[in-house]
Amino acid sequence: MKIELYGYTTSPYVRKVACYLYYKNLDFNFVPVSPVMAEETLAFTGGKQVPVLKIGEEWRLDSSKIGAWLDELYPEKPLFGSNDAEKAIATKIDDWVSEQFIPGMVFRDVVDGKNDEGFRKRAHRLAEIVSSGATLPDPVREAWPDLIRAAPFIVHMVENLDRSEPLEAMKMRIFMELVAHLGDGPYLGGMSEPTLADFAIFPQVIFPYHVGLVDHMPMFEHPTLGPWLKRVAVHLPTNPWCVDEDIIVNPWPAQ
Ligand SMILES: N[C@@H](CCC(=O)N[C@@H](CS)C(=O)NCC(=O)O)C(=O)O
Repeated sequence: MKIELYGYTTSPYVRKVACYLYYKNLDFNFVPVSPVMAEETLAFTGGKQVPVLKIGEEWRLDSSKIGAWLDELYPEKPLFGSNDAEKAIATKIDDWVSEQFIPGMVFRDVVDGKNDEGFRKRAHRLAEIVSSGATLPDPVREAWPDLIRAAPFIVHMVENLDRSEPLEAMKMRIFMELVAHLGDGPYLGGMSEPTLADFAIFPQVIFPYHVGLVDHMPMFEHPTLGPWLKRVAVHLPTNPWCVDEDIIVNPWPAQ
């Protein structure tokens, strides 16, 4: 059956779903969606949210629900572990990723971080990456730093955090929580195989480095997280981002 992933690769949730599909060895087409004209490509959903996964004539929204749907249709290499206890652990960590890790580590910087030259450079690079899929008009690319700072879904996600905790303290706390979720590993939650929890976080850590949004990846040096990143990388192709090869500038962790 034909599988299509609709999205823009700068979305953490789209990257997460692409990683599931690669992990399960499912062939799929990536259908680029323009973040500023999403309705055009997503008319069939009646909304603007990505990722959307379409299999045959059916489609689903929401990366976690998409993971459960994929496990129903393609049970090999389960994304929720191999029994109820593992499913509960994977679900708990995945919820933490959606409620804490992605808003706190990825999106809060955009809204509450410094609006300095470094931020604007990264934002323009993001616009360039989006444009390699669905071309953004020049004025939109130019305005991208301001557009993402004010994007309603980003602002909304950040508003759900407890922002009385300073940004850097929040990032440190979430980092320590990630270390605790990995424990002795080998995968998050002490699982023997990766689950959707690993694929929820891995792309958010590696993508910014791999495509040159940041030039250093201190997490590689961490005694447990560094080896975990390499372990997860082995399950994926060296470009799981649905971007052209020329977008990639830094090495893949398993190399
Ligand atoms: N809970 C959803 C969140 C998806 C989400 O927030 N997608 C963002 C892109 S990162 C989006 O589509 N924003 C545009 C909008 O909602 O209008 C999931 O896990 O897939």
